[in-house]
Amino acid sequence: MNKEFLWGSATAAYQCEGGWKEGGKGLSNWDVFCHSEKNSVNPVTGDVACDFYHHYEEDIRMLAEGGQNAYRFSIAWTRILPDGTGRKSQEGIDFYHRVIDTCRKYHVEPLVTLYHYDLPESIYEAGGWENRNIVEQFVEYARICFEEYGQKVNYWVTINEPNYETLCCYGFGNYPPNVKDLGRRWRAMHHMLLASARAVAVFRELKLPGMVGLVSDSYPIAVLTDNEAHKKAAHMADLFFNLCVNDVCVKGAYPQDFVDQLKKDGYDLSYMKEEDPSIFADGCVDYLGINAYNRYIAEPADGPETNLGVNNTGDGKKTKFQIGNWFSLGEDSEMEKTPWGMEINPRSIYDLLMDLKRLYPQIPVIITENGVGNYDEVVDGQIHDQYRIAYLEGYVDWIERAMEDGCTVLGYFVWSTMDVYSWINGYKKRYGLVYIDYDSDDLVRIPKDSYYWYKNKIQNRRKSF
Ligand code: BGP
Repeated sequence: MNKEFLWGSATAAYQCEGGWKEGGKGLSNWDVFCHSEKNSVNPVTGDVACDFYHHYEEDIRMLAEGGQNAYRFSIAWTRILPDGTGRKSQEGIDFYHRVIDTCRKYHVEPLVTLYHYDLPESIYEAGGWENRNIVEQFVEYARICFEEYGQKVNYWVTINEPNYETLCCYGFGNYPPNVKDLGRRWRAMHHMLLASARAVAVFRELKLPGMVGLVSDSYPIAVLTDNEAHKKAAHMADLFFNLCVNDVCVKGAYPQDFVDQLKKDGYDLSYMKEEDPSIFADGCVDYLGINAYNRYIAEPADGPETNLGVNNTGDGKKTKFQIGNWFSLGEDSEMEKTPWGMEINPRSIYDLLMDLKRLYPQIPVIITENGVGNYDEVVDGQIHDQYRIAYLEGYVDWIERAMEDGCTVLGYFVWSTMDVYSWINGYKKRYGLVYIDYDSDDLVRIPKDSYYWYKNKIQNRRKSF
């Protein structure tokens, strides 16, 4: 197993692969959503995206030439099991063998995510994550992947961001099924956590080498006023954004005050079954993957209304975000923001890592995503993304400080390896270290200044990490 610090970058299947109808692949909920009139905000699709399906060798080679020794990608469930369950596709299975073998050829450690938002359409139509049947369907899929690739993959992720994904699906309502109903959200998230825990148990049963984790979008929570009401709001925000996922997958149980609050709110919790606590306890992860993008400022809620408004708009505009009786979100006007209104606050990753060390000293962390979305421009064939360099430089420095102060961090992955489809913002919000010219016939790749900066950084930091 690679004991070196993992310096990499990340992508996800729907966002980069394209080839949506190739290689025996079945339809996913995102394929269908993007082709429907519900996809009105930014009506583009991932049908072709960066065409990683045909360019994977080039992309992995460029990543390796950029000094990176690790690549995080996700498997499309619909390439392995086109109908979600039952019939396997050998063509799809072979595709990921080629991707993993290509990583090995370039001495790149693959970190493989089983589920990153794209659900087989048939499973989605049967209720998706709201239907408990999905737990064993996910296990069927996970088992195939573990058996196929388990001897050549050392780092696995069961599920990407149970929290943010369900918040978008059932809170903001901008991911399929596009509804605003937090009760349905908590139910879907419960099933995701169960599915993850069951997959972890199968991984252990197969006695595979390597480690299995879950990727959690986690947020440092701060207050601007230091009093009891604000502290309470911060704790409620922590339950809502972090602890309801992290406690379950690391410690094997929900925080009691989280469950108490759901009861107080009157949610029907009959989906929480008697056997679930032992499933959670038997499926604790080996490491926690952290996607670090933003910090939240907590304030007391001003009443029982819940209002999630809209998020992720490129004009930086934000509407009120309040979870009735729990907390609301404020803003630190002093902080610099990205065009999408996210705080640029490198120090916050240090605070987050120190919190995780305090809460979960038993397991290490991998930063599985960190990066900044922007409107990049090509000038004389180059992309001078100084803002991205400044952002990444700051975050890497503060991670290093957290490591010096005792945090066990095994790796760091920039989001993203190259520009990819952005869920709500299509192709205009770019995160890549490599620019994709979407107008060119063969989707030409151009390394940005940040790509060279990262290469240099890795070379210098390898000595100290
Ligand atoms: C994370 C997702 C990624 C990626 C990233 C940027 O939440 O795991 O898939 O998309 O966010 O998000 P966006 O493209 O919406 O800015």
